[in-house]
Amino acid sequence: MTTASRRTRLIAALAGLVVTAGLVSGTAAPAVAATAVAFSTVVPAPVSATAAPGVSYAITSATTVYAAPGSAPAAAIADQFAARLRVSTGLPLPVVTTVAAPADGIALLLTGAPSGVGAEGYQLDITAGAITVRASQPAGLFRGVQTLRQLLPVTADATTAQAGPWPVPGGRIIDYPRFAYRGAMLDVARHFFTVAQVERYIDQIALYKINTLHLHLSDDQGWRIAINSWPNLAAYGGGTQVGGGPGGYYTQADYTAIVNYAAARYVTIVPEIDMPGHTNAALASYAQLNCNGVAPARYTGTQVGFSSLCVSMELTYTFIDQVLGEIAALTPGPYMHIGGDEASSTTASDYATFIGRVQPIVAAHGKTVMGWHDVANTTLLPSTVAQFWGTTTSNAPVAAAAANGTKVVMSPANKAYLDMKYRNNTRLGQKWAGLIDVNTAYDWNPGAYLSGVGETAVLGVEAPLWTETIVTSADIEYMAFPRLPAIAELGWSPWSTHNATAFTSRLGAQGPRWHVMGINYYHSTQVTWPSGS
Ligand code: TNX
Repeated sequence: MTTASRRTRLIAALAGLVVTAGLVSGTAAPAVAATAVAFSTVVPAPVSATAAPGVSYAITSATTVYAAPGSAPAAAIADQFAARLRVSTGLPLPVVTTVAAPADGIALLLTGAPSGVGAEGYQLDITAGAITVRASQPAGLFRGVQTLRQLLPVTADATTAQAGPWPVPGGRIIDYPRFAYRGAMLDVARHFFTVAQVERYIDQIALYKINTLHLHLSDDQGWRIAINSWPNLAAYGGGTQVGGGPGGYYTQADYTAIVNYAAARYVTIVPEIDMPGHTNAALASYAQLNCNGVAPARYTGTQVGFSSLCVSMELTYTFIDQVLGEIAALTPGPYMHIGGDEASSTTASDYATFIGRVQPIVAAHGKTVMGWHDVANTTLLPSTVAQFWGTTTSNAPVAAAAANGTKVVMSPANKAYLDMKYRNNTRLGQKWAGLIDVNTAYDWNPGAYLSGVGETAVLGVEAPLWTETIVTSADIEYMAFPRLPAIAELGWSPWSTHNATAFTSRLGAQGPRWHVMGINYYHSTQVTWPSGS
């Protein structure tokens, strides 16, 4: 038995429940169909879901939202949830934090959750009289509320007032993640996206229990964050993008606003400064960073592998220390991503020297290193995390690193890359790693995909969106939906729930929600989209 399934049984036993993965995969007995259908629409699939036939809670003008007393984070989650629902329901939904839970209401409690649910898990109970989310940590309350949102009528996700009623199907869900790291990446370097655009994407990924947003803040085509000690990076290096548009950059206040917005949705920002390759924007901004002392022109094409920081020069490491120091000071999350991919203009020995120099700099600023899996060709600090982006199921350096204790984030490009086209005629995207429709994105097991990198070596999954061809929020959404929820489910749900038919059915149920939310998604022919999608 896997650790996860052992934990599932334990928790179910504690709660006096039968684990009902069968309900999730759509095999409910006809008598419970009405409620089971609603539970079987949740993405990612919960660990266990038990419908209570014929029972439902009605959100009405009498409903209050109650948050655990003394917890500012719980109150903030209650406020956020109530504020969202007031828009679509027009109901008052007052938030209260008095010591006793009100008789008729939605309660967010930091007590009473089964101990095995961990920091992000929760128990959700829906009876005729109340909805109760129980968690050990605020993050678990937030995740539980995302599940609850999916159990409300689709119109609850509308941005204008809708007619009720607002029934929620009765039953119990006990849920917690398979992997600790469930990420999305947005490349804001090839094309720049504003704070508002990033926040919109954060809202969308949080719905699917993604807990990390990796921001690719620098590349050949643009430097996107203001660095006080090296101001030309943003002022000059940020001034263009693929195709030669105006580019842009985040002030440090902008970056902090993104970090805080994400934190309120229990999403951690992982900043990436890609090096030693993918550095033309920095090299163009400061002549003295170049080995020959000559700044190249800014770059607006889409080739990779032509730029390199000057590995032999001491100034390079002063530069990195100052840049990473400023970003680390603005970043509460544990990770600092140093890129390290496609450094084909750096010799193997220079590359190893470079990664060997940069890891302790990151550590000195109190952060844990992440790097694209190319870094596994070098000597890694025990804590360094390698992000696999290959297209094969075996990679000797990554397997060797894993055997040595390195944790791996799985982003196989032929499965998890959101910039790959769905089909040959997809207007956006690339196809160097293949075409990826929903079934391909869903059909792999992160804990048993890469040989020598088993479940315990896998920290989690990430779905990267590179933006050479992506310009607008509508473009982001078209590539992310419906594939991002597939990767989110692989990261969250126990493998025992994995079932392509059930998944595409649950995914289809998201279509009407995306429609009312104004999310521009791809109507994959592999999904049956219900009316209203
Ligand atoms: C490879 S994947 C890259 C990026 C490109 C991407 C396009 C990786 C670590 N590097 O520089 O944007 O392909 O799909």
